[in-house]
Amino acid sequence: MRLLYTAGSPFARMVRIALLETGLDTLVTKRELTRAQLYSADSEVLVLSPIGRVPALELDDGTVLTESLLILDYIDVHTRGPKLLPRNGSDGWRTLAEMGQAMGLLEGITTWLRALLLPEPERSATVIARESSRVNRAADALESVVACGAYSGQFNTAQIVLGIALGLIEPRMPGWKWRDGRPHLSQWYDVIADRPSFRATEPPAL
Ligand SMILES: N[C@@H](CCC(=O)N[C@@H](CS)C(=O)NCC(=O)O)C(=O)O
Repeated sequence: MRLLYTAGSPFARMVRIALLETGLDTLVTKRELTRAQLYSADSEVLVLSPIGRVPALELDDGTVLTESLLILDYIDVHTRGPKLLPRNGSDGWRTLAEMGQAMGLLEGITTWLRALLLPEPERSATVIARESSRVNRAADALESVVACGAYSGQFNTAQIVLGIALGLIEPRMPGWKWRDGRPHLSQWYDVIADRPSFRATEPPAL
């Protein structure tokens, strides 16, 4: 198998962490692209998929899997260890519910970040205000539920996504003081960020 990714992509990081945590990482050849390579007109990703995004996982039979959540499904089907993403309701659907909330935070952060990175004349104040309000609202809700024991227990994909979302903030948007007033979320993040799979995949600063 071959994984195309960039070091800074949070969506690809989800897959890289799941591969490390399940031990399937040893079966995968990694192809790291720079941001410039990813966005170039002759990007290697375009050979695999017209969408041109990472992560893209090419299986040994030539099948190409894209979309981080679908690749996580593939990983979970093939792992021999505990499932990272229970899909049978055995956990009361807790992982899927928590993962949806964490994905909402991650998508809010990436949309906000992309809006901030545009040159001044192209920047939309409306998008920036909407996404900033969305992620702050989500982070407040996460502070409350984490204080009550959410995102704990057997390691799973909901924890991976929340850790990745929070891990994007300090290197990419240091101006957002997300830890202020959120001690439980902040402490929760410090624990997960210390896992070897998180340490091995830290996003570079811009
Ligand atoms: N929904 C996709 C999002 C993937 C995505 O947005 N990847 C970005 C990097 S973080 C990308 O490849 N962007 C290149 C482009 O948009 O041309 C997933 O979950 O895999």
